[in-house]
Amino acid sequence: MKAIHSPLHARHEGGMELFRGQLVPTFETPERIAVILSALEAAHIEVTAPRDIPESRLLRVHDAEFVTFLRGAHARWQAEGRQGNVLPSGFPARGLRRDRKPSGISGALGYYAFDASTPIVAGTWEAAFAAARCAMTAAAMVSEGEAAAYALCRPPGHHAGRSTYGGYCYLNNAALAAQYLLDERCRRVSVIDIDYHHGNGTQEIFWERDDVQFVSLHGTPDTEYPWFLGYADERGEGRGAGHTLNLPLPTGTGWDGYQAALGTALDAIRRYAPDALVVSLGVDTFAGDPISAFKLQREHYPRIGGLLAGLALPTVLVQEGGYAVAEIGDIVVGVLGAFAGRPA
Ligand code: SP5
Ligand code: ZN
Repeated sequence: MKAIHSPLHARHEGGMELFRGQLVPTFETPERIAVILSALEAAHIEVTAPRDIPESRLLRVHDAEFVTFLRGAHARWQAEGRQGNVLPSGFPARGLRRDRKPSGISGALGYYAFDASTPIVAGTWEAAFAAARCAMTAAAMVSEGEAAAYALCRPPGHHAGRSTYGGYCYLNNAALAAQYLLDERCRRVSVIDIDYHHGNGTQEIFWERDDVQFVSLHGTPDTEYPWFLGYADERGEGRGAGHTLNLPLPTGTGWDGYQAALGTALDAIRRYAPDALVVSLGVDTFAGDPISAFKLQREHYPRIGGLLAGLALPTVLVQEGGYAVAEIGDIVVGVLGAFAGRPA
């Protein structure tokens, strides 16, 4: 299996997020990727650059005005002479209008963002577009016949919706990969999201679609981010009815509970019988993760890789979250190595 990576991820750096009432440096750092890269090299997994896929491909998943906003948000902020962090400070909640897109930068940030933990810095657009290209390149390689490919995406993507950003995510890399597979070769694609947090953006994007199944295991939104989506009663609507499956799990879930839910997820994917699989590979399910509350240990990640490989589907793996920087490389390579049939 090849890995696809762009050094442009490092342009997205230095942002602050609102976390438990304080402005702190983001947990989502460039070091995460450096550590994963060294582990890939140590495991002799070949790393290649993304292709120059045109920006127009983003519009298969995202709203054009949203893409224009993301590309220009930092420059607009600066043009208005503002200092400090490009973060929203007000949102269109119940009782407020969502049909107006404010032309001022503060209103526009609140319109498109859904949290204050996702800063836009000077290089955010370049990094996010490069990550999207990594994911679509992996999809291209799989649609050309590779059994699997791993997109080392940063920033991550699964919280980004058609026209919303949040949760450290700007463009939805996994959704772009799934749509790319459909556009090139496949009739049906399953997305399995194993990040600790519910993939609200991916769910929203495919909510009314019957050509993409969305299956997610995550910490219960009753207490865990993103709080307002990811419950078990969300099953899709219209043509998408029955094609979304959420398996929220209690905080403190360890391997036994996790393995049972993963089995349920894999059974649902087998029943859907897709032509290809996209894995939203967050590893913030690790017991040592600083912002999450599952109890998976290192040795469980090769088991996850082996179970995913058991589906025997052409597969694009897309990096999402995972914030235990010291361990993240070994954990990711644990999944990838077992997926590719190598002993852990
Ligand atoms: C891609 C990804 O993993 N995004 C996660 C964004 C989470 N941001 C907010 C985290 C709030 C964590 N609250 C701590 C609860 C501890 N149980
Ligand atoms: Zn996460």
